[in-house]
Amino acid sequence: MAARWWHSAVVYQVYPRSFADSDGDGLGDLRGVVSKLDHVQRLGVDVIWLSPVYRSPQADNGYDISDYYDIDPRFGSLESLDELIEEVHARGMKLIMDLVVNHTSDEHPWFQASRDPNSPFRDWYWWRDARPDHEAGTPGAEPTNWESYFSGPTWTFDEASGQYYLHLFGPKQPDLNWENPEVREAIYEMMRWWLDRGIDGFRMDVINLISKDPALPDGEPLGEDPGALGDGTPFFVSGPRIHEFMSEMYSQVLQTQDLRLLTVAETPGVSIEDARLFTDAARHEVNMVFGFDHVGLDRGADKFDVVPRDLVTLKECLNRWQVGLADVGWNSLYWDNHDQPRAVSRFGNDHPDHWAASAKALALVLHLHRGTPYVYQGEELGMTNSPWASIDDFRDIESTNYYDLAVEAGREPDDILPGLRQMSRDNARTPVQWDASPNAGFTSGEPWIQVNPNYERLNAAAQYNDPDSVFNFYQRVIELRHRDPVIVDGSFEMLEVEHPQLYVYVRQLDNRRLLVAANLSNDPAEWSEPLGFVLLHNGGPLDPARLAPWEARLYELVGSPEAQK
Ligand code: TEU
Repeated sequence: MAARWWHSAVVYQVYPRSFADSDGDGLGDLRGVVSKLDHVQRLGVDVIWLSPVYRSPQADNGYDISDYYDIDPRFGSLESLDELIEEVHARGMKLIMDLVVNHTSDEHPWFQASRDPNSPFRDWYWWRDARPDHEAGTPGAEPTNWESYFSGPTWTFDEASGQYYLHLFGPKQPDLNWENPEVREAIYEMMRWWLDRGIDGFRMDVINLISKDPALPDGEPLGEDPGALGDGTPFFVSGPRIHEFMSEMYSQVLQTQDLRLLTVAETPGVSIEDARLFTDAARHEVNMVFGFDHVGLDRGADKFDVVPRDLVTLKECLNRWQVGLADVGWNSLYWDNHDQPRAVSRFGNDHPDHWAASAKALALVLHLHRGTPYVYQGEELGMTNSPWASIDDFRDIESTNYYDLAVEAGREPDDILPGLRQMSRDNARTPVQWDASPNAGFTSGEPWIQVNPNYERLNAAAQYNDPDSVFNFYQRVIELRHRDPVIVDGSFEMLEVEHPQLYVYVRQLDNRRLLVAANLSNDPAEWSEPLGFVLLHNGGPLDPARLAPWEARLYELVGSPEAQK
């Protein structure tokens, strides 16, 4: 596979609303991002992925866009975005923007116009009559039984026109009709406008949902009771024309600037087979995708029904993705983002005794895989999930909708809250903890969401000059990737697959082999030292026969593989 610059790159995600507030309104903004670029550059990353800052009513924190060509005044202006692009480029980094084009806001002029059945914009969205032999506007009359990602049905009835419109997410996020070539051309034109403005690519929000089965069939019911909602994913996840649309987007927008760009598709529910189709360089669709298998292993009946996940299952899952994209395509590598709980709380142990070691172990384990790693804001500090006293503390539509419908269905709050506390996206959206000053240095005003009370202990200022800090460990891991071709181009082989505590794998390129060994458990693990020397270690005595809880080591192996046996 021809080497591309993003094979050795590391991407840092900024969720601007929670990153840094420059004007004291309690909300992060673009000037705040500029003020913290030295922090990002010091980490050593190559690309910043900026979550949406376009004009939006903020029903889903900006993933509901009402004007693709303007910046929401809450975050700044086009001028402040131009300043950010300039400052990022001046530091030798690139900036990719979030592209949210499966849906718009219901306040977008396109949707407002489409409300008129006679408007040429009617066909820019999915408007349909009530299901036959049902009275329009009554429960169960929705055109399909699909369940929304944000709970409830995916259709909302519009009294004025007597039809329903489709929204896979919230009612304020109507799905665009990508079957309509006018929609596609309008999106491509907008993408070209942003590339001409100097951005370096896109993170494409739920882009594998843009192609729906036009027959709009019902999904398998998700419950026993009559009228239960159904699983529509077989009819909109990587739908019938998805690869046609992605190829068209490449040829219409990306092709002429391909070499400088990074494109990553967010693809909920994507299979490895489909990921190969999306990321096969010969097919010219996108550079990489975000898979969801590993962040679905602790999901029971739904996201907030948390089930135990063991390390063997996690290893098998990540190994499948390494093997599946070894010869064709490219992996992204991530533990968390703005939609997932904090990595150290979910995959590590955020108890003060193990917090730092486990955060560093997770960094080493993830970043030495084959693929492009993503660091989510605050992950480089080991930021943890936050304590949530009641539903009133939550801000995220996904969490509050789930809670409201669960209470409506008769469940007790005390039965619902534990799952929300563990899995809510708000865990990732508490403000970045810059220092021990009020509000962790995030804002001089009233923050839009609670600041994690552990900020006085856990913050960037406390870590910069601590050689053993999580921040400095991330720096060393990222620097390794920039320096060592084995990490970028080497093969991957998982070892100790059935071991309940150890995550061990080898990367090999030509005659060089690196071995990662991590004890991802709260108990010591027996270990037999390989022939080699330790390149990086997350702390503690190097016992050749034992790995301490959450201890991680990177070895350069010596001698032939046979000699290691
Ligand atoms: O997320 C899509 C998506 O799959 C998430 O809803 C994810 O499934 C869920 O949050 C995990 O439980 C993208 C954006 O990243 C998310 O922030 C938006 O809410 C969503 O699309 C709609 O744009």
